[in-house]
Amino acid sequence: MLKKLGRINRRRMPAYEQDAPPGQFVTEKFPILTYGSTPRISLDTWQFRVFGHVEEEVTLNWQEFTALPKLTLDAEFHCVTQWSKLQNTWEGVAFNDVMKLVKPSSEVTHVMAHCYGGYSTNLALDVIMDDDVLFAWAHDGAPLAEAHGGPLRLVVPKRYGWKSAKWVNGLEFMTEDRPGFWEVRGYHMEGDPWKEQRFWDELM
Ligand SMILES: Nc1nc2c(c(=O)[nH]1)N[C@H]1C(S)=C(S)[C@@H](COP(=O)(O)O)O[C@H]1N2
Ligand SMILES: [Mo]
Repeated sequence: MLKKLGRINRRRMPAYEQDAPPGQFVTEKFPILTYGSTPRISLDTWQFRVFGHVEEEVTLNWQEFTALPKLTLDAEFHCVTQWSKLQNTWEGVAFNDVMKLVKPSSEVTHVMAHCYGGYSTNLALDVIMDDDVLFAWAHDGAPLAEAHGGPLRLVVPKRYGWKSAKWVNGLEFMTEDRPGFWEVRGYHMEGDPWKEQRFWDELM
């Protein structure tokens, strides 16, 4: 009960570890976690492709994407390397509004997010279709820094940070689960921080 109250009043309280998932430390900073280098992307050539098991695939340019309905959302961010930043305000487009652009087959169970630079990550459809999932171009009132995924990143607050793909440029609708970049290398297929689903070899 006490813990619940703390969570509701978070904005008026200092952040404590007790508000974060198990095994996480709270930070006020926003560390940068990137495998490899930051891709250089020009908005003039930027493209976002929605494809896979959909009736008709769609490709949007930057103007078309940013003309979609806008969403502002407060959400936590938990990296599997054990830092959590509890307060983030994201601005962008809800996943569910992007999903309206296509007709996925009824057999679709998972989505792969694809990125400039070759990174990818898989998500179950019921996780990514939640109201707190968005494609963000701004963080805490400022345009999203290149290092944090600008011009556009995926934000999936209920999963570890590696599922929040930076420099996202595509969504692939799939009829079965398939591991993405880190999942191939041992990260958990689901990655729920509240269940500490960090690495699959912990289960073995
Ligand atoms: N394209 C891409 N997206 C990525 C990563 C990456 O290396 N490449 N790292 C992931 C990891 S492990 C985390 S914790 C978050 C970190 O986001 P940040 O650098 O904005 O803190 O981005 C995720 N998205
Ligand atoms: Mo991470």
